[in-house]
This record gives sequence, structure tokens and C-alpha cells, in this order.
Amino acid sequence: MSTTEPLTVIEPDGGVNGYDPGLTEDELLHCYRSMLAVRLFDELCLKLQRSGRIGFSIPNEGIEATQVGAASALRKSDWIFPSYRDFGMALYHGVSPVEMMHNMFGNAADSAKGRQMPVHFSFVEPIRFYSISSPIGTHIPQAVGAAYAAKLRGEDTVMLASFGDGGTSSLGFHSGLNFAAVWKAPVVFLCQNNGYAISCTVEEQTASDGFAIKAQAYGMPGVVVDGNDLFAVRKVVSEAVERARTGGGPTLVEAKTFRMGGHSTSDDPRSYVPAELFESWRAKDPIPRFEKYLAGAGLLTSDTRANLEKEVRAEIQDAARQAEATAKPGLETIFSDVYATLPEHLRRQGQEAFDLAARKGDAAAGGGEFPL
Ligand SMILES: Cc1ncc(C[n+]2csc(CCOP(=O)(O)OP(=O)(O)O)c2C)c(N)n1
Repeated sequence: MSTTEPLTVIEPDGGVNGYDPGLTEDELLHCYRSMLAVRLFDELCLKLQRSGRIGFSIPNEGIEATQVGAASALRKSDWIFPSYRDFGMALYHGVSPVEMMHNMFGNAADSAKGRQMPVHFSFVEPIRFYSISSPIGTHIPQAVGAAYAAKLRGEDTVMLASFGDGGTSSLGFHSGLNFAAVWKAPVVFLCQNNGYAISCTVEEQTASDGFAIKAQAYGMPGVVVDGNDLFAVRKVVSEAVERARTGGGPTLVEAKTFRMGGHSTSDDPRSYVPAELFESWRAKDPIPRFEKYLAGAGLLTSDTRANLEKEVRAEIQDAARQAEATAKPGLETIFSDVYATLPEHLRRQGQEAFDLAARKGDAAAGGGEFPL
């Protein structure tokens, strides 16, 4: 565990000691709405998975302030190289719940045409949300390459690479941070220290005094921030983004937070997370904490909160209904967007599969029966 005290802005009573987030009332409420949307999207995905309507999801509960605080520090012209646990970054920047639900259902309207796992989103608009890589850490050097390219082109684009504590044990973390510092690439590394990498604890992950300290060895600033504090994350990431944008190179931000659910819908965290840990982190829930600030600023009452929750819940439920009613991708789309010129042997193999499906039925379109 890191002995460095994380930067905190929002006090337990909702006060901020004169900190100015530089956000309008609408922007503050947008941050809040985005966090609420993550919580409700997450909740619905769990139900959809448990009732067999989608195959898989990744819990985001507890991490909302890290996601939204970091996303709020970016311009629409910046790029996000996300982890799979970053729903709030997409929602904050205006990706609609239905676009995300299309991916959860792997249907024909999914930007990956159903060829990715659920939660492996990729969006080009309204912000570049780079296609999520399942292999841990592979997107870190990709973000650095994109950042270096932006620098060579003279653009002022900043890349945000987001990953978990487990991601710091990947080769991509080492090579990515090393090259970023040497090249002074405009990239911000956001390590979401959420306590676990599946069931592996932080103590089993590293012998360092936390993760931010690793920045020193690569030659860049490392900062530890309270990941359940929207303003603290926004402050630290904004400073890192500004440094990157003005030629000061990369920063490693460690956001200390906690994953309040399982790693995915495939595990039961009660078998490896002590109940007391869940309890102590429940008391630090980032959403009620931000609500206290908003209430103190006269921007939220229990009525407006209830109405907003109703509205967001309805939007997400409607998104799921629409996505579920959308057809699965046609088998013939299997090679779409993959090759500029489809190699002849694949064209032939594809045609054989399409002909077989035409004669015997398409397993992708039916109840799983395939004529084997
Ligand atoms: C290279 C690689 N090794 C192992 C895995 C299996 N795996 C999937 S998620 C995960 C845990 C990652 O933990 P962390 O980086 O802390 O992110 P978190 O899930 O906590 O957000 C592992 C080991 C993988 N996907 N890729």
C-alpha cells in the first residue's frame, strides 16, 4: 500500500475549502448525471447478464468519480485509450447509452459489428474512444505512439491511457512509460488503483510503495489522488493534461479507489474480498459525496435527484430495449472493415460459410443450433 496521502478536495461534509473546479452549473450537473448513468447502466447490465440476455459485463460501481473526473479534463479533440472499466469516460463525452448497449448485445448496430466482447467499446465520435484491448496493458504503448505522432505533426492533442493496478505489471506499462518520458510525448497515464486485479491484491501486485512512485524511475511526475473525489481527480488530471499539451511530457496519476463489485459478471468477489473492506469503501461512495457538494451549492435537492434518477434510468432501460430489438449482424459482415482488399483465400472460405448458412441456417442468427 502506498504511504503517500492522496490529494483530496471534497470534504466529508461536502465543502471544498475554496477550490474552484472551473465548471458552470450545467457542467457540474452533467458530471453528476454521468456518474449516475454509469451506476444505473452497470446495474441494468448485471440484471441483463443474470437473466441470460447478454453474455458478460464489467462492474464499474465505486469508480465513477475517477472516470468522470479524468474525462472532464479532456477536450473533444483529445483521445481516450480506455480500460474495459471506463463506462463513465464515454458517457461523459456524450456517447449515448444506446450505442453502448448495441455493443453489450453484440448486434448489427454495434460499432464493432458484434465481433468484440461486450464492454469492448470503440467510438470515433464525439471523442476518440480507442477500441478496448482485452490483453492487459497493450493499449499503453499504443497511446504513447499516438501521442508521439500528434507531437510530430505539431498537433496539440493529448492522449489519456487508463489502466488498472494490474496493468502496471505488463510489459506495455514499462515500454510505454519509458518511451513517453524519453520522447516527452503528450500522454497522461491514469492508473486506477481499485484494490484488486481480479483476485490479486495490490500487495501481491507490487513491492513498491504504491504505483505513482514508479514514475520517478521513468523520469516523469507521479501523483496520488483520491479516486472517489471527482474534483481531486479533475484537478490532478487537468494539470497533467495541461503539462502534456504545452510540451511538458507525460505524468503518471494513481487514483486510489475501490471496485465495489466483482471483476466481471463471471466471479463472486465475496470469495476473496473481505466484507469489512467493502463496508469501509461503501462509506466513501463517490456519488453521495458529490451529492453533498451539489446540495451545499444549492444545485441538488432530494426531489431533483429523484427526478434525474428516474429520467436516466428510463433512458438506459429504453437503450437496452432498443439494442435487444436490433438484429444480430449478418454473417456476411464478418470481414467488413477488416481488409482494404479481402485476400482471395478468405473470400473463398467466407463464401463457403455463407453458402452453408444459406442451406442449413446461420448459427449466429438462431438459437445456437449450428449444423455441425
Ligand atoms: C496480458 C493479460 N494477462 C492476463 C489477462 C487476464 N486478465 C483480465 S483482466 C485482469 C486483471 C486486470 O486488473 P487491473 O489491471 O488491476 O484492472 P481492473 O480489472 O482492476 O480494472 C487479468 C489478469 C489479460 N486479459 N491480459
